[in-house]
Amino acid sequence: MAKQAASTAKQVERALMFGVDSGTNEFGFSARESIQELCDLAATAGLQVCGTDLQKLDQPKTGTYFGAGKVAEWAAMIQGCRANVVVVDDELRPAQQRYLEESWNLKVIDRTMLILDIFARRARTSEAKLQIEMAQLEYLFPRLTRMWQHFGQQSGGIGVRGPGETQLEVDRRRNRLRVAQLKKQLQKVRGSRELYRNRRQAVPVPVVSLVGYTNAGKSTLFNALTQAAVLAEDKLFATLDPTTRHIRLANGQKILLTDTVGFIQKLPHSLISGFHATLEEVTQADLLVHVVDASHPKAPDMVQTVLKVLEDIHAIGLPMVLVANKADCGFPYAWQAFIKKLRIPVCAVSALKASGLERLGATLAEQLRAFRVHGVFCVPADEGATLAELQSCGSLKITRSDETGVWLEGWVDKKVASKYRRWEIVAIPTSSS
Ligand SMILES: Nc1nc2c(ncn2[C@@H]2O[C@H](COP(=O)(O)OP(=O)(O)OP(=O)(O)O)[C@@H](O)[C@H]2O)c(=O)[nH]1
Ligand SMILES: [Mg+2]
Repeated sequence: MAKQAASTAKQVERALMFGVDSGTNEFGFSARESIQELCDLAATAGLQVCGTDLQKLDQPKTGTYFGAGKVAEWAAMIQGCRANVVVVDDELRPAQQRYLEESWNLKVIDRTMLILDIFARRARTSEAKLQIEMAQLEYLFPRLTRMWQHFGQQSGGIGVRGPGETQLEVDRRRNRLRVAQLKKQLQKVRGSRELYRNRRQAVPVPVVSLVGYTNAGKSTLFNALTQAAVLAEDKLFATLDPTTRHIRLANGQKILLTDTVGFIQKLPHSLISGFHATLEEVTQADLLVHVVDASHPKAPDMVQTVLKVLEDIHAIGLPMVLVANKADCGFPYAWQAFIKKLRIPVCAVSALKASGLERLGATLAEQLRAFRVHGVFCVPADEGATLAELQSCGSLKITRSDETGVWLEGWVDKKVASKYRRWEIVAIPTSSS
């Protein structure tokens, strides 16, 4: 019985991680640092890493990715480690992947596939599941040619495929059909989220989005600021779905804070397009709070990577506050030197120990000041809902009540002011002004 249980228990996959070392990549990561991150990704995906190696090359070889000699040398390493999967730290072309699989006679996956796999495992909501399937299909589509090359021409079948259609064409057609189906399903799911977002936007409160490298501590900070219980753990891509909560800053201003998916260097393009709707939460924000694990030796490069992804999703022009998280672990010299050159407000915090949050709150209020105006409103006493909303959205104080209505004065969000413009009292310029 025990034997049977052991044999049916899921076999842990032993993985070897290989990469090409052609100097520092466009994100500022050396090949060694990048492959270290690949090991973290592999561990998150449940693989047991049994070794890593790099080949120095000016650039990967077109057809074979690695040099033929290295491929032969690594075949022995694969045998010695009894590895059953190789992970390559790049997005392989279909031909390169096939060549390596045939040379080593084992499964070869690339960085993109590994990240897609992690996303697929972590997807909980139906929207995330549909988005990841879309991303996987986009990744698979150009690879179908290779996957089906070994199948010859097939005869047509009534109602299934046209005459003389190849298996590849059948698969492509199935793929396209599935994409169309997914798009429809996503539209439905997104409809309800858009409705929620529209309702949120109708409430005139600034939207602040947490962004940052994966594992930076965004969800931990979100929990510390909102007293929520969003999943935060020492794994990459713990968060996939956006969560939003109301909070009130010390100056009385209400904001909507959103926690969302993290970024990584070489983020697969298919994921960016697949998670377009989720990433919209970022592009539609009024202010970005960019969280970085500043105790990490690669913190400056992680910041630059996030800025690059923000550029890709057209969110680069938004105002931003940088949060240097994990202050309890100490910040290395590279970080101190880096922030001196930055031109955006930086706050050091420890989300885990809930320290530095007051200053962060004050910085957010300061940044959101541009969104506020000083106003005087006179609301008829029977407009109870308007009065309640004006009082809850800003730091307005009732100054008097008379036959015209209730008078309020103070700082309010510009969105509030424009929503209730009809009740705003615009000062009549005096002759001296
Ligand atoms: N020492 C220390 N650890 C922290 C701090 N903030 C977060 N962490 C830890 O960092 C790990 C990642 O935290 P998360 O909040 O899940 O990070 P995230 O940015 O939401 O990550 P993803 O959702 O995966 O992108 C967890 O193990 C946290 O406990 C901090 O201020 N100090
Ligand atoms: Mg998270």
